[in-house]
Amino acid sequence: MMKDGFKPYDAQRFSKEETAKRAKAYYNFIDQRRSLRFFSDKWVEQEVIEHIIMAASSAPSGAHKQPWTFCAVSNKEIKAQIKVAAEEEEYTNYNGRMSDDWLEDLKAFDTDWHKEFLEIAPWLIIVFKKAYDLKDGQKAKNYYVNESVGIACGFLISAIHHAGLVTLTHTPSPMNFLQKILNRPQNERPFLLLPVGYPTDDAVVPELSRKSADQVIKYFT
Ligand code: IYR
Repeated sequence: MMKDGFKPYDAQRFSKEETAKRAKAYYNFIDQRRSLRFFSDKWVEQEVIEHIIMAASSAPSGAHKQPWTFCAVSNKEIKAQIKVAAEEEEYTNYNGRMSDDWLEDLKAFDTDWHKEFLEIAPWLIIVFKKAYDLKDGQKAKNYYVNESVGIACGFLISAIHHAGLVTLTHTPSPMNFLQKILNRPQNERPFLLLPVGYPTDDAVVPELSRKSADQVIKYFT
């Protein structure tokens, strides 16, 4: 007897060999992802953005509350407003708010307070976390909000890469200006800002290597 409210799980079934192949192929694929700072203005259809966001929204969340809103902005005036406000904050960050150690750690990335990509990329996705839900003006609790929204952002970045597009996880700080510009309700707080589009033909990325398996995995077998 199945409990009310449950249904059988329609599992994908692969052979051992196929499982090994798929795990390796996905690693090789996702390991090609890079954070990009050089965006082309080439258009990306809204349908593509919608599928990417719905992939993100399929992420697990505390008590299945899906405590997120994804604002997808292609409007030029709004992108310009976001760029101006982000650069204002970043100017202060790079000129006193960030520690010397932090600035030193960022040297390899050749970043500064200029954020032209916020206007050039065809889309900005701004992820808001819902600290709580508002139902008929009443507060309803959400759980593990940061964890849930963080996982959804991981799904989002993976979906962007899968579509052959690029992004940058941009966190201007503080970023309350996003709540104002996008007119979000009081229960929504900005979490992450991601420009999405195609890279320019001459885009470059820093030469980085990633940690090896034995640096990041401790087996207890
Ligand atoms: N938010 C700033 C600074 C910055 C911080 C980290 I941590 C980075 O990995 C990269 C940049 C900026 O976007 O320039």
